[in-house]
Amino acid sequence: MKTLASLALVAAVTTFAAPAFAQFAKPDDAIKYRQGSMFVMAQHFGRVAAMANGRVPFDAKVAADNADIVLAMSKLPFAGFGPGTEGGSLKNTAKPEIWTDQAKFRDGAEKMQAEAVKLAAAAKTGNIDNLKTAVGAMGGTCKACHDAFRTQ
Ligand code: ASC
Repeated sequence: MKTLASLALVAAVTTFAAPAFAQFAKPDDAIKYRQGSMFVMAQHFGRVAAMANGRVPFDAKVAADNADIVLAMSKLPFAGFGPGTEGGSLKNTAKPEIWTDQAKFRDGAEKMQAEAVKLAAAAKTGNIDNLKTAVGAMGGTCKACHDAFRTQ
């Protein structure tokens, strides 16, 4: 139920708020926002990846629906890493380089967002091979940013 409520909240945020205008009263709000949006993205990417990897049976409709959520979520986390969002008291794994090298961080974010567009398009083809390629590329952009900008 808690998970459902969180999902509904993120869905409402996606529908009613333009992420580029997201404002946070304090760094901890930004931490919750970026962690929450990345958590939801990972849940749905995981469902698509499980099909691409053959861990669960391929269902084209489920893949397309989940990839669309990944695409929507991909637009959210980066507002939570803007100027003034460093620090905070909540446990997090963001490296200081996010704020000292915003150009590189932004570049990584845009690469991921571009792959999310391709993932949603690939899922809509209903072709498992297209999905495998797109999942691999998408996962690569997640990993590249985590390797560079996450402490663990
Ligand atoms: C996921 C997830 C990530 C990426 C990454 C890909 O499902 O949560 O951070 O894929 O593990 O290498």
